[in-house]
Amino acid sequence: MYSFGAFTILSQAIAATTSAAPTTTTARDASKTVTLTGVTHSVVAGLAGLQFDPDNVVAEIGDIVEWHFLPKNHSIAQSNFAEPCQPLADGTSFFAGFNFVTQQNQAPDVFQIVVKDKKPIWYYCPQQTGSLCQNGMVGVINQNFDNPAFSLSKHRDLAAKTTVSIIPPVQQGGQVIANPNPLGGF
Ligand SMILES: [Cu+2]
Repeated sequence: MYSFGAFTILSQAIAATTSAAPTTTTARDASKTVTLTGVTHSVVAGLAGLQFDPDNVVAEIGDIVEWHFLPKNHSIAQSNFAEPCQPLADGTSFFAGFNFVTQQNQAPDVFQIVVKDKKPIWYYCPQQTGSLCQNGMVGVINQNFDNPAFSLSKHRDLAAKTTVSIIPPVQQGGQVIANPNPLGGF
């Protein structure tokens, strides 16, 4: 919807002038416009224990990361490297909500985000029962492999030192959609 609205504004701006005014580009927000690559990375929450598999994804800009959920009630929330198990302080982090309860097999819905830049994206399972984040249910997209000080294992060490996972106040970012492959085995 966002890009459609931006396109409409841009079209009107062009129609309203006979010159190719470069200022019309200000109607677009480049940070919100990403060309999809068609590549989807699937991550399973809860496979072989309380973890993400794979917990370390390398993705290109325009790739989709899609989480599938096994029992019982996992979710996804974005954090940063240094402050695991809590949402970003600026309120911009994505949170999938607790929409994936299942007693067996995969939950009927999945959660997707589009990778919009190459910065590391850290995330955790905010399920407080079982202290999942503290016990290592964290993951990363595009870890900086050149700097071991910011590795997933270091992040996991930090997570283990926290006392409680923060459940973000609002579900936002990404999208919850019907599982495109509900019978797929993992
Ligand atoms: Cu979990």
